[in-house]
Amino acid sequence: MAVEPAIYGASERPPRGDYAREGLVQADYTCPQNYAAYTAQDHDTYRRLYERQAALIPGLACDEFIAALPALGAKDHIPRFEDINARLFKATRWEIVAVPGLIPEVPFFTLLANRKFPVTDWLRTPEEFDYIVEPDVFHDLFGHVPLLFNPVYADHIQDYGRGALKAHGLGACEQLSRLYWYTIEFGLMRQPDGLRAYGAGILSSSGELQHAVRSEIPNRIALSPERAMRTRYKIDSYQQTYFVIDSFQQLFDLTAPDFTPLYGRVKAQPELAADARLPEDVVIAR
Ligand code: HBI
Ligand code: FE
Repeated sequence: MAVEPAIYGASERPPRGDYAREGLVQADYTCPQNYAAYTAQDHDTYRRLYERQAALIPGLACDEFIAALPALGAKDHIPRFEDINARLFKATRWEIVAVPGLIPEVPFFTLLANRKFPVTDWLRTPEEFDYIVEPDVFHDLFGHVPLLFNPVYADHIQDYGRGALKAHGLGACEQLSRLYWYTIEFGLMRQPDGLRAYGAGILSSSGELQHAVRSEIPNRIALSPERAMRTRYKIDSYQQTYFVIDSFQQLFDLTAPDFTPLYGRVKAQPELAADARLPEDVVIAR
């Protein structure tokens, strides 16, 4: 059955990706990794992206990410997903599944709830080396997959998927997407030796990794799920606000309770701009 590409956010153009690939895209949007489609240039682009990012992470990425990155495997070519799965499933019973690109929220959350992480299987062009607005295979593999080897984080992502499916039934997807955005994509962690990134959108970006951890421009506030759910975000520029946790256990504990009563409170309050500052914000110093 042909599946319709997801429109990522109401205002976006249809996403990239071959959603009708010889009927190989399943109803859950998963497909085989189109490994034969990668060109020598793709593998070289991946090698250059990995090399640049791996050199940047010391002192900027959280300890758990740095410890897990080697498990991602190949550095000089695009890895085969089944090779990563052989290690990942043993570590935390997660597996990565190929998708042709962005997929609708319910299939996305359903995969997470089943400990399957959807990894886009196309790679950006060399012209997009420094910036790409949609997740490509480098963003998903380098940004998201290493932390799935961390047991506490891995359980959180599955719980998030389950909670998100529930939220979808309550019409609270926007609030949950904001929480996802400000944690899984753009979250910071306060370590004893300073601030570090754990969000995939930061970890896979050469420019934002330094900006998020070191710049004096953005807000940095302690994570409150309610505050994050009220706060709008921008998808095509550096974040103006970063939310900070002290550990993945804290993230798990903060997001474990049933969100239903929270949605009522969040919806009863005005939304906040991405750069809003509230008197009750717990500001975290660099
Ligand atoms: N689809 N492939 C893919 N990757 C994502 O990160 C993704 C998605 N669909 C929806 C989505 N993310 C967002 O709605 C998240 O906020 C849930
Ligand atoms: Fe992502």
